Amino acid sequence: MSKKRTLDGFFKPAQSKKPKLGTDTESASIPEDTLPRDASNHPTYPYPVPHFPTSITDALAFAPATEGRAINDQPDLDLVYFEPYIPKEVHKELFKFLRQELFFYRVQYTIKRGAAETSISTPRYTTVFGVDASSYFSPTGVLLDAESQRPIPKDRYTCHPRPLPQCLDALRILTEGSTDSTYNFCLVNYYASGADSISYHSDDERFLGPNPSIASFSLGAKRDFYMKHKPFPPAKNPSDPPPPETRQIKLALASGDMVLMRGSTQANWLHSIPKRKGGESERGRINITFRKAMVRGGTENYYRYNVGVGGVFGWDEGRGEMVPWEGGAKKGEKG
Ligand SMILES: O=C(O)CCC(=O)C(=O)O
Repeated sequence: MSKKRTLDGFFKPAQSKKPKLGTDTESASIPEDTLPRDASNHPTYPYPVPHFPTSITDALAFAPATEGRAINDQPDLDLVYFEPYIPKEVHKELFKFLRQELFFYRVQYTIKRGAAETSISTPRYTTVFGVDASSYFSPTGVLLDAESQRPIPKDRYTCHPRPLPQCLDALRILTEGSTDSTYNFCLVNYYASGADSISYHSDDERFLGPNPSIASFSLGAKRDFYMKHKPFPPAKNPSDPPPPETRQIKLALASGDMVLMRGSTQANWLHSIPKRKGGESERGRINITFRKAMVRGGTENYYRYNVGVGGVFGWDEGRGEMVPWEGGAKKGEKG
């Protein structure tokens, strides 16, 4: 999709109609007569996100492009690897579309260890959509309580949850159909170059519940995905058998691939995308994960670490990089 169409067709007109994010954001919604028909919008969005063009929607009807391959030959490991999931006819267009149309953040935060505060700069662009299972969005974007189906109390969240735009929601629905799980969150990472990374961690937070299923899509540059077993607890008695042997896993994730991590995987294994020097990594990679957060803490956590309090970034096709967005245009873009 050309930038011109994006800017002229959706960006500017919808901006002027965008409702203000007031104090009562939980009940804010977009009046239906001002909803753009071909883009998703919400008071929490810096700018609207176009719906998928029919070329993408039509091609996604053929996903998953391959059957998933189980990788479960090591202790506590339960993966299904779709190589690829996204049909080869469309993975490039999907990558370009999402990089062009989504808004991203470069989150900084501080962590406290004892008396010492450390400042952390997340080494990649991130964005997030969704809300935990205690709430859901009405079709017009109002946050409702899952039990009473009435607008949530104003103090439920300190963050401002955002509904999935139509494009990511279409991918969520597809993913649910092929993974036997449901999801209420979509996290997106953009690794602009080989210098961007995610260090070893597991998605084992309590707010995901036990044995969470996480579906993780790759688009764009090929990057290595490493997994290793968490350290086993020390033996309690000298007569205890030694822990089982495990091997590090390396998957060279290509554009269109999807890895489903499920069962006991998150409780026992760590995963990472290490930094790389030069090569294909410089072309940029998008990672999309679908997850299900059960309680409010998950919503607060995901928005804190994937939106944060800093500025918005959007892709500038002319410059070939993410640029700060300054309320109407991306910096450096012409009129
Ligand atoms: O980029 C990837 O493939 C992994 C992303 C990831 O581990 C995460 O978002 O927790």
